[in-house]
Amino acid sequence: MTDAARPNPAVTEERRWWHASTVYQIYPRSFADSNGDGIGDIPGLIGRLDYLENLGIDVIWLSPIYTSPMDDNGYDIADYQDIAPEFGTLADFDRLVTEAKARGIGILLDLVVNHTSDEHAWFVEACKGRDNPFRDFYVWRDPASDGGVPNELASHFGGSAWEFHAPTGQYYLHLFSRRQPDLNWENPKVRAEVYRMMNWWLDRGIAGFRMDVIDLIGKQVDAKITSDGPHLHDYLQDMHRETLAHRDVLTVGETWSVTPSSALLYSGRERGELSMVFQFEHVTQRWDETYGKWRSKPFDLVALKAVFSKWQQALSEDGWNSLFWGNHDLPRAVSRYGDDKAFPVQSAKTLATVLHLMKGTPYVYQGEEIGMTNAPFRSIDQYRDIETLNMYRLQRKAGLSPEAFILGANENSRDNARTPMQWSEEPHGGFSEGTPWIEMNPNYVTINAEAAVADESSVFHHYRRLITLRKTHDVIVYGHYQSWLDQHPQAFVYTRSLGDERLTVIANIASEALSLDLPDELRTTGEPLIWTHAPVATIGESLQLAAWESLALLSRG
Ligand code: TEU
Ligand code: CA
Repeated sequence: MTDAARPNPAVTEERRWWHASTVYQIYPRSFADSNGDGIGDIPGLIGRLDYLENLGIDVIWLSPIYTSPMDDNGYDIADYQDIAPEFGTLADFDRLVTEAKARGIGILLDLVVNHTSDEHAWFVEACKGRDNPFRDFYVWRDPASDGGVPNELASHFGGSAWEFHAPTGQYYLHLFSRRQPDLNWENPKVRAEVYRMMNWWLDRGIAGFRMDVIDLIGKQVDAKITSDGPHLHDYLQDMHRETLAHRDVLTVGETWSVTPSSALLYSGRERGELSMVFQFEHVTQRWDETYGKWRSKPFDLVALKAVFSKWQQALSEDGWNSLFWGNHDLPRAVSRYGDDKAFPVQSAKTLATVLHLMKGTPYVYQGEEIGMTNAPFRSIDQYRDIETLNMYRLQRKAGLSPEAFILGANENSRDNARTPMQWSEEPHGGFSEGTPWIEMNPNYVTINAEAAVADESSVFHHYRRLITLRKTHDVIVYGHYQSWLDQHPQAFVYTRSLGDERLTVIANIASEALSLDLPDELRTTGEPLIWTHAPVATIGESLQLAAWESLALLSRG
């Protein structure tokens, strides 16, 4: 993966290979099971690399595959330098790197270093006594004067972030589950161990890292600061110097707290930190101010477009955007933003179009490319996720009925998007010959990869075209973004300009037809690049769009 030498005088930015790349996220537990134990694994994934090569993606972001008690499906790591037996062996992993490379695909590992598992050797040692050399690898505090928690910091998975450790008489911090103790980044020994481990993986030939909740590592708990702490960027620059510098890799930070200005600190070209970060404003915009994600606010296209425009503008001269609708923590894109009942195919395609033609690196969450939908669960027994199960307990205690909880959980829990990849109409969707660890979405009979690949008009082929267009059109990679009709409640319209090229993107984000009046500046003729219904080569003073119709057209001069 070297920077393609394509001279185009209009491109003034220094090219990096990941500018024109598309990343595909794999949640290994749910991707492909090779041995019938119901859990996806690395050999299963290797068996599907040809499918990914056909889709055209350049990079796989692999959610954690390390040794783990799986309290949080691998985001609780017991050994950073070994593979969980249910996923395979180090030899399988090396084979994955080699086989992927042979298809032009790089592997991004998930770097989870805000916390470890409570089964990590460091934590086991730390629990042995206050003077253990590993004690300071974690964040310990004495009880408050009444014996209670040191302060009111809360865990993202519900309840206090402090857990009392009776044998040593102190509390330890866990911003996630109590089985995920937070590492103490103020300790230089912790930083050195993390860098050593990162170099060990980088030397094995991986293409980079996705960094889990990386905005939390600069926390200062006594000041009750968790995200965006005062030393965060020092640590990231330190990390860069010790591991990433002089390596041509992609790094993406998961940063729920990022703002347009801090994004420039993380991803600015001269900063020596990360390639890019994930921002979540389009996600949290739908969350209730008081109840958070468990209560959704209605879809508001005008507000959504404003978020995208803001980010496109903020990182237009420096830094780099990542583009995504979903991931393993979020609802399925087509269920959240599209219409998965009346227009599942059209709305999945149109959401892909408006996202992939922006400036930034697009991320596709496994199954999104075939239009997979949120699984409809009926009862709490079908859920597996610690976050959902904790929340269920808390909300039941607060008086919410099971039915009401399931209603909200179906919309927003993480499990509804973690059901296994739907490969075919075979039993268990071709995912496994055994019983999957979590139920399949029953719609695999119609929504599956085999059917999608065979049908030229499928969501899959739409994604494949978008991924290819990014590789062949600099205007998609580097063009200047401008939004139009910002106040229109149904139309999503923007242009991208580079030199004498202009890409016009027009989408109807609704399940009703639209008769759209266009400003003079948008009237043009050109080459239709991608469309959902029919190619359009001329844009006049108005355009008739079917429900969820979208198109993009390239004009010159
Ligand atoms: O997610 C961080 C995080 O903040 C989420 O838990 C978020 O609060 C929630 O999912 C919103 O729905 C990362 C990982 O992506 C997630 O899977 C892990 O559980 C978490 O960190 C802990 O490692
Ligand atoms: Ca398996």
